[in-house]
Amino acid sequence: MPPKKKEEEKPTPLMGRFGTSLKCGIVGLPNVGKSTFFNVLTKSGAAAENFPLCTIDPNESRVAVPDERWDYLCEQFKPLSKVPAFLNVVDIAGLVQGAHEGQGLGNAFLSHIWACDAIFHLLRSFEGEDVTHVEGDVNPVRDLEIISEELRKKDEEYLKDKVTTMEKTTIRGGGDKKKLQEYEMLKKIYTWIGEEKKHARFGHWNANEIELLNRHLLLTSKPVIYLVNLSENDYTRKKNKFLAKIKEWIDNNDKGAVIIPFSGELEEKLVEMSEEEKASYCKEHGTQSALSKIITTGFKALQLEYFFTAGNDEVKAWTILKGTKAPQAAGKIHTDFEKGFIMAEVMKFSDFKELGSESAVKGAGKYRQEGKNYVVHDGDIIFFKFNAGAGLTDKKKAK
Ligand SMILES: Nc1nc2c(ncn2[C@@H]2O[C@H](COP(=O)(O)OP(=O)(O)O)[C@@H](O)[C@H]2O)c(=O)[nH]1
Ligand SMILES: [Mg+2]
Repeated sequence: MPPKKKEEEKPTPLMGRFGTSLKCGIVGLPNVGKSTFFNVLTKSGAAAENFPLCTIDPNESRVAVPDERWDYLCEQFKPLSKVPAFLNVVDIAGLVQGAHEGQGLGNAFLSHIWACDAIFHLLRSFEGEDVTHVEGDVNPVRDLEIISEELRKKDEEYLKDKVTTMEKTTIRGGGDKKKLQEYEMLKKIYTWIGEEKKHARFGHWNANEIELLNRHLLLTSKPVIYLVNLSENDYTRKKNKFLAKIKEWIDNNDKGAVIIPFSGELEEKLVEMSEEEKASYCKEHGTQSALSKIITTGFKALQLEYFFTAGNDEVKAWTILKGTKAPQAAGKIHTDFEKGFIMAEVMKFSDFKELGSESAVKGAGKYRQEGKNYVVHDGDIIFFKFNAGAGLTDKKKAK
């Protein structure tokens, strides 16, 4: 029986890992254009400006999250240091059918997906005689089904193992009430995934179940963004014979998920061009890059957002988990800011832009002082006041 929706008193916790260095993994069959896309992302991040591009691992990179608000603040303050928000992206080697049973490099790939928090599911919708397809021909709907099932089967197998182990230790060992409750929840999740054949993220789980799911980080609990890789020509004319079928599959299987068409072929060209060349190429061909949209959508899927600190020395975007309160947001800057939190002085970006300066915002009565229960909003410009203890000034510029 599918899990039923239950009335909750406290807000339902978010599904997924906590933290702000969350990652999006690029997942798909071999030869669909994953590495090409990853390389383009990496290069575009480096080319955009002198952003510190930190490569943790050759398959992992941090790309700046494009944001006009951040650009505007940098223009206004002309600070010495400019730090945008970053999206961590991982290029995961191709999954093949049977990966959950160890086909290809099966389990290793799946464990890489485990370490990610959201999935860019890359689909090949470009032909190309010279690029072989692991399943013989180009058919993105079949590919969707393969990957989606591999992920589900892996979860099924994992849960089956956990349920069996718990059965031995808990039931036969006459386990305590708490363990029994956990066992029941695990069985319910197993039924949903293994018998109903559904992905974890589509279940209606209560707070306890979500907490349990968050301990196991199932592959099918991760949000998916579908990236459809088209030829440059198809992308530009917005036509491809598979698009409607892909949309239909996603509507039936992952309703509401974001689908972004792009062209690896076009992005590869654009990334090598200067800003001027890029602009004139796009104008001439009536096209544009999809990278910004992909990066910002990925960032949102991780349930992340950011606030700004802005001054002449630095304009910086600080990444926080959605729903973070002011003291914890301050703690991102420095632990002392959280411990000695007094208040957050907050300007809305829109007010700052409309009125032109901090003093104008103050003059208009729109500079707000917020306390410890204030939930930070995406794009807030914040100046924290904190008490660093005796002998120290109680007002220090957020830096
Ligand atoms: N025609 C065309 N070829 C592409 C595109 N993206 C990637 N390829 C080619 O497809 C092959 C496999 O690409 P790669 O990025 O290594 O795929 P991966 O196995 O998914 O990482 C390479 O030869 C690429 O040049 C694309 O958008 N259009
Ligand atoms: Mg690759």
